[in-house]
Amino acid sequence: MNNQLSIIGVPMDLGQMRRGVDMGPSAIRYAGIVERLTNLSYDIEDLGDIEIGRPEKSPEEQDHQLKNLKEVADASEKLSDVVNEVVNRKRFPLVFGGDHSIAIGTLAGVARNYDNLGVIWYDAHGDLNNSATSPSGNIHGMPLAVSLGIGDESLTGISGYTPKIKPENIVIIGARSLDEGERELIKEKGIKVYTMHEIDRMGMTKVMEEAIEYVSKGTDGVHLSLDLDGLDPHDAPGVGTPVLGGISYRESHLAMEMLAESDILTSAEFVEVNPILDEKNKTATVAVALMGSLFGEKLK
Ligand code: HAR
Ligand code: MN
Ligand code: MN
Ligand code: MN
Repeated sequence: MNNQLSIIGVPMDLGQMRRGVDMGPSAIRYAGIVERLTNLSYDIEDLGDIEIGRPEKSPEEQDHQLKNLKEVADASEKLSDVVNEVVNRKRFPLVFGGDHSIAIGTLAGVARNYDNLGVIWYDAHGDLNNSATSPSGNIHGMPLAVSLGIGDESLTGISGYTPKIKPENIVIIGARSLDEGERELIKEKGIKVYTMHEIDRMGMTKVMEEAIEYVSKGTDGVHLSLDLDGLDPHDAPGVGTPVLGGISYRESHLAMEMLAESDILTSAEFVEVNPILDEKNKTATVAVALMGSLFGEKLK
């Protein structure tokens, strides 16, 4: 693993409608991430937070199928450039959200440096909607589709290229809430998905063995996009769209350790931590513990 880490906070809450997720980066820092990783003898640089614009349009004036489109697109451009610069300096970008719409910018910044970027999407949701299929109009339900080149041009065209990633380089883990249009897209593109059914049936060890092999074949880098709602709400209550029957803390811990052992990751992001909906910063604390495992606590 790259020993040089750069932390980037993205206090974004405009990709969905619940307040509080903009405080995610603060909550993760407060839960001790820098100390935790410094103890593992990483060289940490905290680049602070990306500035997020406030919506110019009132809720009534909004495009209801693409809420806060301009502000999300502007933030994505900024984030993409910061992430790209970190990769160019040969450092590992570690991004904290913020809602999952930030993955549009993270992937735009990372993927311009790779021909075949692998992506592990750890999430209760597929985030494969577009304005026509979305039940909510919330952009945090769209970032994986956008990165595949599907969606509004002001999002797919971030950083001047599209698509960012290819369907065969993606693996989704933990899905249990997929909309009709998302299911169709998964079938059409042949995207690899391990739903909760497969995790129950095969066990997390087998799922991660397969997922790691799948996503490292033919790729030149691997990004982890971890939505805390992939975990069960009992273990990670501080999220805006909890879905029962999720991945346990222990299973997630194991998944992170296996990723650490595999040494395939080149960037990562942890998203959807909402301190207002949380219980005593539990979800940020879980995120920090998972990062401890991801960055090799067991291996030291
Ligand atoms: N699929 C639903 C939608 O598009 C819910 C998305 C919920 N979001 C996230 N992303 N937290 O994983 O609105
Ligand atoms: Mn998500
Ligand atoms: Mn590329
Ligand atoms: Mn989710």
